Amino acid sequence: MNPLDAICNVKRNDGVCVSNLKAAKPVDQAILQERPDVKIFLPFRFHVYKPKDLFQENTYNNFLVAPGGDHVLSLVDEISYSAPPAPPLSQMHELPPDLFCNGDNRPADCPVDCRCTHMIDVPLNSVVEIVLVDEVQAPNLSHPFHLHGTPYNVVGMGRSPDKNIKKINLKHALDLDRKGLLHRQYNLPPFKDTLAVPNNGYVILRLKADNPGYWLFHCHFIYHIVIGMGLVIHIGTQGDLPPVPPNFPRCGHHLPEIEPPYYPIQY
Ligand SMILES: [Cu+2]
Repeated sequence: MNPLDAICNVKRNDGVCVSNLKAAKPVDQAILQERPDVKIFLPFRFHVYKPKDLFQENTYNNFLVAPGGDHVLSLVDEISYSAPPAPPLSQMHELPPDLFCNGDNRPADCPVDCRCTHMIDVPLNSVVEIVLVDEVQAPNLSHPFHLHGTPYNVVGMGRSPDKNIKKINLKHALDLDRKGLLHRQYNLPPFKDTLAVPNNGYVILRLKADNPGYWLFHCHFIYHIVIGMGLVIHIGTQGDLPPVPPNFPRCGHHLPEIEPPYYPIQY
């Protein structure tokens, strides 16, 4: 299932691409309209640190030591996800707005290892298309992206059809899309909630954003979550959520002398 090389457009006996499976139940026709309401391209990659940039006095930044010794951080759309100090679902009003960012709203002068609570807002009941592009391209590695809260339909996956392109990236994926070369298939695309993005390839997902809330969308390798390979898909608004129950357990800063609002802990 889902061969790493992502050769999905030719018949083969040694593997089946998820995009070639068929859903066992009907797919909402709205999901299959040619133009989704929201289209989100999410390239992801590793940033390789120079040790002198990583190990600075009075900092405590997350990183992973990859096989081979590189010290890396993960970026999705050039942002490394850092978890908020309290859950947005129940304590959004206590979180400073500048904690959050996304590709359209990056903090001013954010460095190459830009960190924030990466969050993308989508309207309730909109049809959302997400295109994940593997810019990591480490040998024999693919990233299983998992979405909480709602399944998605896999409408496309593969590698660039352009043989001159050795490595896919966001710019090339956008170019392919403009030229109609990112293939989508609308005949019963399968429902999934986790999908490995092909090495040096892309996947195209569709979903109906009908479950309001803050939903984590992340690579399921635990070490990759910790270094920021994820983001929050925020569906709807606070008004679409039921009120927080009285005396609901609270989380956040555990030092009793510090009152809300809670700010990110500075080390
Ligand atoms: Cu990963």
